[in-house]
Amino acid sequence: MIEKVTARAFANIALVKYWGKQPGFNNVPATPSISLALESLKTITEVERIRSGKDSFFLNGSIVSKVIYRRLVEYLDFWRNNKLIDGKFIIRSHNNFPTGAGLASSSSGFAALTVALSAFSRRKISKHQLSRFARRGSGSAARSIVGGLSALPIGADPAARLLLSGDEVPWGMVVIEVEGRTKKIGSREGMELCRRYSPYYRQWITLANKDYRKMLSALRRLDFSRVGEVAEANALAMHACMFASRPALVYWSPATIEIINSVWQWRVDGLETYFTIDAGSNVVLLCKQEDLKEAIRRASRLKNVRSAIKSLPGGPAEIIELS
Ligand code: 2P0
Repeated sequence: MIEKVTARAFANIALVKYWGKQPGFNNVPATPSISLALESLKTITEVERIRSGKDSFFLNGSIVSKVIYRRLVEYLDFWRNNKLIDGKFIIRSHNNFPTGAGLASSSSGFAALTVALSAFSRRKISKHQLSRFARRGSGSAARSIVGGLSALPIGADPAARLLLSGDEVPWGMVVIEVEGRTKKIGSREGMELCRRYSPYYRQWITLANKDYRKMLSALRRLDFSRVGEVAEANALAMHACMFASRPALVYWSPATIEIINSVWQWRVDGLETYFTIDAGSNVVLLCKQEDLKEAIRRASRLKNVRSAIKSLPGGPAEIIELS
């Protein structure tokens, strides 16, 4: 009988954003999304089955907060209630990047946990089904199960599908962590604020569907310029929806705007790179792989930049050890 499983998953950054949920249960996104998994943003999760006691969770060596604990137990209960697993578990998760800094830690976190839990199941669970399960934990985690460039459509109970595997993608990203973060409202709360209070929410949903189709078409042609243009416009539209919410939801800091302006100037100067921004003040650049070094060099020289991490595309979530 398996006692301990270790799994690895890569966080992903969306080129077409998931922002908003369909009303009801099961954490179903209201917008279709497309993302790239990043090998530099990695979660390793060890799951150990215990004979007695209660579930416990450690993130980077520390006990998790009550809010995260409840969310994780709820997720384990979903597996137990569906007779997929039984017993209690000790879960130790490590991220090699800042947690909760708008760097998609829940995507790799829930994906690694999902893949690890599947090893304890007596049922054979397909990757498609695993992606569905991971989505219940966190929408973006559905995409980290698949890795590479993946798409999460809308629907009643959607799963992510692979568009291009990591080694087929000729691009990479630069994750720019900025100084002076503004107060963080979690994605879950932020989406709900927009759904209820943003006058642009409906327009955002319509636009996201159009951007999804445009992005799929641009990716089929590996048209970097078009991919970048759509990604940048999509991120700005998501933030416009947030800004217009009453009360307003503003994740940006002055450094965020400085980077946006710099990227636009770099393009004029001949360095073709595009930005995207999640629910935080950090900025992520999409670059051709041959331009990554130059983009890092320029980003690192900007004021108020804490770090600039180069990342090539990452693969799917996987079990790396069983005992
Ligand atoms: C994304 N984000 O597509 C978007 C862009 C944030 C901005 O997916 O409530 O943490 O756990 O399903 O997955 C963040 O949302 O939300 C997210 P839940 P999640 O990457």
